[in-house]
Amino acid sequence: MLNRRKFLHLSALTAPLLTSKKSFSNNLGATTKPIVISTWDSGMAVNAAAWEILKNNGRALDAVEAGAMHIENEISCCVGLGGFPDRDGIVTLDACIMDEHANCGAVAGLEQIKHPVSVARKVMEETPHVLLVGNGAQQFALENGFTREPAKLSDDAEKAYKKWLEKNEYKPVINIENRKTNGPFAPAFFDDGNPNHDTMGLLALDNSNNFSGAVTTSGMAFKVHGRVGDSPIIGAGLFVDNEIGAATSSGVGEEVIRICGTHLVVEFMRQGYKPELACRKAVERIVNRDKEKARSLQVGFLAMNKKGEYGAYSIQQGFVFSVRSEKENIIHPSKFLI
Ligand code: SD4
Repeated sequence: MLNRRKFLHLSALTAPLLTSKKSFSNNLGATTKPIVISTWDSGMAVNAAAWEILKNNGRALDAVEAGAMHIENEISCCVGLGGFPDRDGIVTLDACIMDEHANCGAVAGLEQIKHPVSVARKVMEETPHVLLVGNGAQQFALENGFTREPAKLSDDAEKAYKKWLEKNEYKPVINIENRKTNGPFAPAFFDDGNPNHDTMGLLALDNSNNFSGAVTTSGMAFKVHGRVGDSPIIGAGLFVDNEIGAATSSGVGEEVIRICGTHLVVEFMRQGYKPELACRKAVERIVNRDKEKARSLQVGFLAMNKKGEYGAYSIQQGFVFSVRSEKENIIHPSKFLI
């Protein structure tokens, strides 16, 4: 609860921003439970899968796993075994999951396993550890009943990889969308064939007032083999604090890791900031360090607080997120800084 002094302090902080050109005064969502929110427009289908569980009084943890599994099943997408390969042509998957008790599990650089999010859940539930990587993660998955399945690049991913091989230039650019030519909710590619986004993060608040979150991704397209982004790192790609709220991220993972992005967003919410403003403040942390560099970066944060209020903020235009509750089934554009 905010006391008056703290409230005045926050008002003073936010007042100049509220009068600036980009207003962020609206507090999206509000006191509707259950609710699930997820990154990107592909989050609509993900939310629908999660909603099946939430609407029947299910647990947020089961809902976020079901949502992530849904997109991992989609061969046409940029997540899971149909996702973008690394620069050696190998698909390596990262995922994590976190529940209302701060239990968490994650896998990174996992090959040939269809549902990394479920392996992450097994790590959480069956081991005293948080993160398993590479061959060890795969071995653990196989020992726990998962089967090996070869990656099958989606047509889009294959096309983009071939195009990338022509130049073989190591210049990862993600998540900056060409809205002018691709319309309001752009597909996962630039006009020149460059992929941009490829990560699904989702947050759910269930009828028992408990949060969980999950992230699943094939990571940055054409990355160096072995590179791990923010997505499976608790506090970077995902953070849940059942007292306060939850946050997830999408974009250039290195920038998110550098500021412990989602942990920071949740901490801003703990200080009393609404989700959208908490996300904005984390984005500012990245941009203020190097404004010039930020011009060619995209990072977006998405967050929800205990009231079911949600919000997002990104560096550049183009980040969108999907919401499903009794009241809404919608895609929202995120506000952006630059
Ligand atoms: C990564 N954050 O591997 C991920 C990439 C991403 O939409 O979000 N793409 O750095």
